Amino acid sequence: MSALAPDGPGEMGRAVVVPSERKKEAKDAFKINQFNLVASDMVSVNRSLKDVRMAACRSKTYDPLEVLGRTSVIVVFHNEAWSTLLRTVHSIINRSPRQLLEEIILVDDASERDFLGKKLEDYVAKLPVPVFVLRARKRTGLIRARLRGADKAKGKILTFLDSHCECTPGWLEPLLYEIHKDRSAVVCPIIDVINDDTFEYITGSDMTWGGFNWKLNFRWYPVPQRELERRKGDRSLPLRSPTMAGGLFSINREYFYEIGSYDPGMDIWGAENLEMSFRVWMCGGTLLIVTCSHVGHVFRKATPYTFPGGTGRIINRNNARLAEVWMCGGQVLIATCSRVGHVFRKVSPYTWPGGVARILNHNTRRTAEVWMDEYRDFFYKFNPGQALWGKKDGDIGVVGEVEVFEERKGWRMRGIKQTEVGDVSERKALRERLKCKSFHWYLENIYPESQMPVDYVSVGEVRNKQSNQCVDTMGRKTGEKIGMVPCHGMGGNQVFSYTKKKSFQTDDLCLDVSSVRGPVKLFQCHGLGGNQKWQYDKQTLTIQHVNSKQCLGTPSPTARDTPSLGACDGSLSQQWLLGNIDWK
Ligand code: LR7
Ligand code: MN
Repeated sequence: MSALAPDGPGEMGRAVVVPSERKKEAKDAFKINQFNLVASDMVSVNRSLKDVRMAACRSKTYDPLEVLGRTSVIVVFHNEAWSTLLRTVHSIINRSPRQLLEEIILVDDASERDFLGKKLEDYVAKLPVPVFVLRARKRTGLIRARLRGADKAKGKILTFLDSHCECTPGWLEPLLYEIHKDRSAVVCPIIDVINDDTFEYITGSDMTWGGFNWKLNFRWYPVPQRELERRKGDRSLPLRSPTMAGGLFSINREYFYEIGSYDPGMDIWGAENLEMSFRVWMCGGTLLIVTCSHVGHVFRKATPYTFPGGTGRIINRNNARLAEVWMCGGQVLIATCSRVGHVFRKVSPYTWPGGVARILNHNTRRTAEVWMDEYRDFFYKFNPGQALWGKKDGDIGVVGEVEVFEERKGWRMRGIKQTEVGDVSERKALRERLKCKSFHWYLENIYPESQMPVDYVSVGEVRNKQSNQCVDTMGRKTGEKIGMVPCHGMGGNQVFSYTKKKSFQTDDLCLDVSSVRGPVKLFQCHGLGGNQKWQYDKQTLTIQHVNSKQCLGTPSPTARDTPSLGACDGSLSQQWLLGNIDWK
């Protein structure tokens, strides 16, 4: 069925060249989906793709296929484009052995586009595989939409995909095989990148796995050496990943329910992937990236979100964070985020009823409250909640996002308010019932490389006793100096953890000194002490750099906002209070 026109646009995953007379049209249409719709529409819904698997994968066989069981593939969508949605459907049909495919279930999450109505139903009715379209009349968000799809599924296995994916040759067999061997395995393909502008198919790496940062954003990180050794260097064996991206995975249907399916209290988008990752590991399952399976995904890039209540670029703290969520973690990610052709976008093309910050904080808090035990403090310290905006002091009417132009009109952020979490008692009861292990166990055994320190002394601000100012990263990066400004109590750049390894850590960066005279810089934490080892003395309140024996103090008169490093003299300027310290 594929490759009817082997030289057609995008065939074999090649980049599409939009003819110059359609460039303007393409530019205008970009914002509809936050990807190049003209390019996508030029590509056949049956386009061919290269076999991107490593050699060792291509020679694996899974006979007899029947024992693996059949899968229902569930694709939820809200206002997806026709061509991306249908390419997802056709790529499933074209590249799945018929004996393994029970049905495809499309769950329409209250889309507002006519072509996704009857036209879609008529189209899928003619396909050689049963395809069902379920409709949510009111926007339920992707989490509840998936629960709806799962509820209707008949297959032994459930496979979830985003609505802008492309499955490559051999994608399904190795996923189902891992579940056949272990019914409590939750398995993800490598997610390849489908470029949002050219629709070129770019193979992802098998050397990245899923993690998360202090903001509880999902991020890709390099696979550590120990995981390669565990597999004796055989990269065609599945990886034990600490977390999953969330959109593309297979799971035994009965096990999906045994382990608590999804948290139906989560709205629209976000955090369900970490929730499921923690839950699976802590409650006895395994989470694998099956490196022999590749599926592509489309990513979004720009920044113009639309929000109920206005359009425009959002400037509050939470939205700066949101942009990172969409990017799945910056450069590291772009190279590796995807491997099942999924279109990766950096901007959301749809609305977030209730506001982005509220929805993300709500979902993330539910994950943190139920699964993270004391480590939820890292999230709360970093992100004390939604911004409160007002025009004058004492006027804090607006919670959440305020547009740039309004800020210029005199809006200022005047405080912060924690988002409500809702009722989590049922999820806590589930954790009890399943007798799940602690988050400490998870960090120690599954994710010791985490940037959440397994053992820590404090997490919070580092406040100087003399000036009442706080150490602040100023949003700077590795290799740059730290700063010091008035404490603002809003988390973010002023949150540090003093760890049992005696480092001062903020997310993945540590305070580091490489010259006796300083300055104190930020460097990637290496966990080996050395330049990153500090002694905090709870009697004298001093922070002494161990190698250089120098003490941290307020900036010298000429240094503006850079904390000093000098001989320890017991002065008030060298005394520091650490946020919520709890000497255990
Ligand atoms: O209200 C909504 N209703 C929906 O049905 C909002 C979204 N959706 C659908 C949407 O049409 C799409 O099919 O949900 C799916 C995911 O939304 P995207 O594609 O707009 O976002 P995303 O690709 O960034 O989503 C990633 O993170 C989500 C967190 O909730 C989900 O886990 C997505 O499945 C996940 N996607 C992937 O893992 C693909 C790889 C991206 C990375 C890293
Ligand atoms: Mn997606």
